[in-house]
Amino acid sequence: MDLLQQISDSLQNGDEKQVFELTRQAIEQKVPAKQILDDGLIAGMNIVGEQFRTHKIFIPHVLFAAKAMYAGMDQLKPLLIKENIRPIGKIVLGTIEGDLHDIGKNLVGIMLKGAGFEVIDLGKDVSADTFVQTAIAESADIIGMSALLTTTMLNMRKVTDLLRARDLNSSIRTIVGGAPLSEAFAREIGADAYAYDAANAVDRVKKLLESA
Ligand code: B1M
Repeated sequence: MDLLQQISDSLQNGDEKQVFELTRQAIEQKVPAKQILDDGLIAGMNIVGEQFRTHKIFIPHVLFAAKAMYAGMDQLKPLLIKENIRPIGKIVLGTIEGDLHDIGKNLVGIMLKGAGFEVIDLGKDVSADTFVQTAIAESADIIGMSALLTTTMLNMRKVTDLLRARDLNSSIRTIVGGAPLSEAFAREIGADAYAYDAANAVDRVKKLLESA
């Protein structure tokens, strides 16, 4: 069976050791890191998501799959990040308040670092106040927020509102992303950009800095 298909299958089975080993083999065979990520790890996680949605599997299973995903992602990280590049901008990144999903956010961080940005990762369940205070303290150019739940995405508005209330919305720009979001939602909450995936986030952040 194709190695990437095996990675996807092992991730679906929550087999952390197997995902680690197969990812190692794929790297050794010079399969491009982006392809291992997209066609192995993310492909597997998409199937897990569908099975969870249709109640074929439950949370413990999803947690094992997430651990397996990290076993692969951790090895790909150094390959996705180019080393020794001068930061071209500073971004404060996190998953919004109430939301514990961090796999997508971490991928966005990896890709941004790879593209030469300095990334300050605040982790998950980050309050509006923490986003804004950190961006001020670090003189960041951009705040990047991730949400995976239709409930928590609404908390992103607290950040854009806070920036406007402090008259900081033209000096600190915002980008949002995550599966339930859309361009229209980003506009509605007054965010400066929306990205549909990690690579797109890099493009959108670069454009935001060009237009600053
Ligand atoms: Co949860 N979960 N989960 N979950 N989970 C979803 C999101 C869900 C869609 C599953 C489903 O029903 N099909 C559903 C949300 C439904 C909804 O809101 N409409 C759901 C639910 C309901 C829940 C709980 C409420 C379950 C419960 O407790 N009853 C609970 C919530 C906990 C909380 O956050 N408070 C919960 C918990 C969990 C786990 C902890 C078990 C685990 C998370 C582990 C972790 O992240 N460390 C988990 C997982 C793994 C998932 C699924 C299966 C996979 C998410 C993922 O990592 N995808 C997910 C179903 C799915 O999405 N298919 C699901 C892979 C990742 C690479 O994609 O995160 O979309 P994604 O990121 C992409 C893009 O969206 C984009 O780029 C990334 C890379 O391409 N992107 C950005 C993301 N952030 C960005 C930011 C940007 C730009 C682009 O700019 C800053």
